[in-house]
Amino acid sequence: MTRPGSPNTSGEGRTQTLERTETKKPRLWRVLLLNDDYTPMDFVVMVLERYFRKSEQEAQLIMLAVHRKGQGVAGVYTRDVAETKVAQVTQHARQEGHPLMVVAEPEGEG
Ligand code: TYC
Repeated sequence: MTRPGSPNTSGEGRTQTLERTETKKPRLWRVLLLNDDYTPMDFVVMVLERYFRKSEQEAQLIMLAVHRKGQGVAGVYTRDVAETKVAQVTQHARQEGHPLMVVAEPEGEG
């Protein structure tokens, strides 16, 4: 037994934890932009620059790919970050009156 206030050097009463050298990598989620007929191209480019840290040129290419193909990947993140981006972009789009759809899906699907 260890007296109160004195250091426990015996190991007695300690919770044992197993060491693990391998840390699991979190599953990653794709944030997708979906095309629609009404959201202005400039707004989508601004979203890609501001929320997904794309250069203007990269943002233009992604926006045009979404416009032509129907959807495209804006970025890949952990689940929390992906869901936050979806919420932020959706809120911003609605505030401006645009119907832009943004969704997150786990990698390894589709
Ligand atoms: N199709 C829209 C237009 O012609 C542009 C657009 C691109 C909208 C990408 C949404 O995710 C989107 N104004």
